[in-house]
Amino acid sequence: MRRLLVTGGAGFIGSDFVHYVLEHTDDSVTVLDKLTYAGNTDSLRDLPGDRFRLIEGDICDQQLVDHLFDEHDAVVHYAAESHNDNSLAGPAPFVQTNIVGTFTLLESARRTGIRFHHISTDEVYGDLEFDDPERFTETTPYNPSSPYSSTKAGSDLLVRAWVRSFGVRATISNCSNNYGPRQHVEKFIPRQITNAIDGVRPRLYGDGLNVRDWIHADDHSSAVLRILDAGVIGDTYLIGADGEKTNREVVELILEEMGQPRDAYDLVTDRPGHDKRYAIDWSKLRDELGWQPQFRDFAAGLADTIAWYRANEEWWRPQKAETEGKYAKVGQ
Ligand code: NAD
Ligand code: TDX
Repeated sequence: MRRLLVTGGAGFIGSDFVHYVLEHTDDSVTVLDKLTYAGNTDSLRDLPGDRFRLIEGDICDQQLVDHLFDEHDAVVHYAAESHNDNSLAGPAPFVQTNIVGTFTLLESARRTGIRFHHISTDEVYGDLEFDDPERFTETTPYNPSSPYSSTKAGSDLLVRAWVRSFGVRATISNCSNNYGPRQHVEKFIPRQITNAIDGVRPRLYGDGLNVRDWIHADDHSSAVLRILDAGVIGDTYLIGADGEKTNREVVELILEEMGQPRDAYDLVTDRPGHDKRYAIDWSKLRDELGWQPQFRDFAAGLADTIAWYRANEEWWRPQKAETEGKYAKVGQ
């Protein structure tokens, strides 16, 4: 039984990991989360009190981080500013949390020698052409496009340097786009589901033909647990599930599942610098650590996600109007 410290555990993927670990292991979990607009304590409801606790705090607070590292056996680092559109409107918190925050954690990892796993994104590799036969691998050169992805890339490079220079016992994973319950309504899939619930037509940026490589959040969580248990210190692992879809295809599936015409969406102002396509080659994780995704039917996973948003309006409703207000200001 390990004592895990999970940063950003009140967010979408971090909370999925907390639920996953408490269900599938004997480990105990402490969440360190600043509870920004993206953190939601309702995502951590009904967890066993003897194995779970939430500490409200900032990963940039060295004293707090030092204290918590001393009390735990391993750290899984999810905390980040995570939304590309926000990073275009105001990049400062992205630099602070994603870079300075990761630096703060690494300094504690260096002092304590604790096992550290850093959660990152495939966006650090930039984007692929639509007809490129290659997918991202662990050796693809870094080429990030947005303030968000460049700060994630910066944090990955800090982790690599702290491993090499100071012997920090860290691994890194770069995952593709996640979907599932408890994702903030600013993100593509929950935004369109909740728009459709509200009778508002979904909004696609540009021509809607950008491609994302979708993975269910539970598959991301199982992969992270596998890397924490068996990953090689200093190594990077790509996590994906062969889920490439254009944004139009995703919206058409949502509309169909919700009983609306498949073409009942609008094309709106494109995202500046919008990455064309992401695609992950996850064969290293399969071949070296024996991991496989469980959710192979995207339409079925999406239908479950839609059902969750229908059944949990009290979870997302408080965030909806403010989120749409921000989009309205930029014509999206
Ligand atoms: P999210 O925005 O839903 O959650 C982020 C969490 O971090 C929130 O609970 C927030 O309160 C917390 N946080 C923010 N700043 C903090 C700080 N300074 N100190 C402590 N806590 C802070 O994000 P998410 O989508 O769950 O993403 C989690 C991680 O996974 C991020 O590192 C992101 O880069 C990575 N990732 C996300 C995806 C995706 O598809 N969403 C894909 C690959 C990787
Ligand atoms: O209303 C929308 N309409 C639209 O067409 C929104 C919100 C998005 N989009 C498009 C932009 C992207 O092509 O949908 C796609 C997905 O958009 P996001 O949900 O904002 O995700 P993305 O920018 O791809 O980044 C996500 O995956 C990688 C996460 O937010 C990141 O945290 C993760 O690193």
